[in-house]
Amino acid sequence: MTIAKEKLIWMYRTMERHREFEEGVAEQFDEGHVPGFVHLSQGQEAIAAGAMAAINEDDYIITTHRGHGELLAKGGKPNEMMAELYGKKTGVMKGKGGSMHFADPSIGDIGADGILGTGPVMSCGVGLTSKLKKNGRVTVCFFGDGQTNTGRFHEALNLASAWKLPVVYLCENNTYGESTYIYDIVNITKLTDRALSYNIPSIEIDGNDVIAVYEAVTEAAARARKGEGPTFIEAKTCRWRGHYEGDTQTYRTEKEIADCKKKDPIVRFRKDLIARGVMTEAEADKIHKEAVEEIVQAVKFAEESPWPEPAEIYTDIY
Ligand SMILES: Cc1ncc(C[n+]2csc(CCOP(=O)(O)OP(=O)(O)O)c2C)c(N)n1
Repeated sequence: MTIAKEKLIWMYRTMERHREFEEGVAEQFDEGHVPGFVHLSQGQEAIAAGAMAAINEDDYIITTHRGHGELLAKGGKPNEMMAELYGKKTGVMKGKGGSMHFADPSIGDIGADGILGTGPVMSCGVGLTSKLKKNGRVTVCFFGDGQTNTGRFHEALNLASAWKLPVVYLCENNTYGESTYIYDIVNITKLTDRALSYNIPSIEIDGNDVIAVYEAVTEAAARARKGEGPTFIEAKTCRWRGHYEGDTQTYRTEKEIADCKKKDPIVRFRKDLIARGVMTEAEADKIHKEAVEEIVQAVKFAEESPWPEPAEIYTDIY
């Protein structure tokens, strides 16, 4: 598959912005500015960037409690996202959703949910809407390996397959659900087997390879648009930090985390693009610097933003 230079650079920039956003959130969390639970996704950046490069602006995504990078890649505004994490009025959900409920329907991010299994169920509703309206829009539904153990995940995949809904199921298999190693609690080695049992074409890819993600999602989205139904992609990756900020990670060794970091998807793609002459070292450095500056601005915006008015507590809710 030939990929235009602009798209390759976009993917690289998107991964850098994703990484720097998460690094910025970690810092703000440590300083006490971000209330509640925060789940970060350093190490998993290739999945959001590769997927978003493969779909159209008017396609939909559904994310998870670890979904900052997906929203950012879909076109989310870092200022509004950081303000949301602070609980400020200028946040993307007016400060009422927080990290685990990031959503921006105006750009096709239907949302995240703290309750596992919700995203796949929502994908059936969004997918059915696209199908009935014949709008040609695809939904990419992101979820972790742990989520594939919920009953609702199986109900959703069954229905999406039976009704040939235009959904791409993108499993970010970082091998842990909180502290539980996935292969300790399932008697299969390939999560793709789960989707195959619903007659959904499935593929396992290296989730640290942004090009592999891009290619798999491109093919899956094309199938969905042709009315051939869902595809399941298992993208194998690593989560570098704890399940949540503050997790002491007694369930895995320092060596395991160090080995994960050796597979850094950004370093790998940077080397690849430079070797192929797509960008120079200086251009890559500039992209990195811009990503760092973006987060500095986002923090400033969040700090300077007002809190929501107490009188607004019951607005924007059902
Ligand atoms: C129905 C339900 N059960 C349990 C939880 C608690 N919980 C929150 S995140 C999580 C692990 C999720 O793992 P995975 O789906 O692999 O995503 P990851 O956190 O690795 O991105 C669990 C068990 C929950 N939120 N909802």
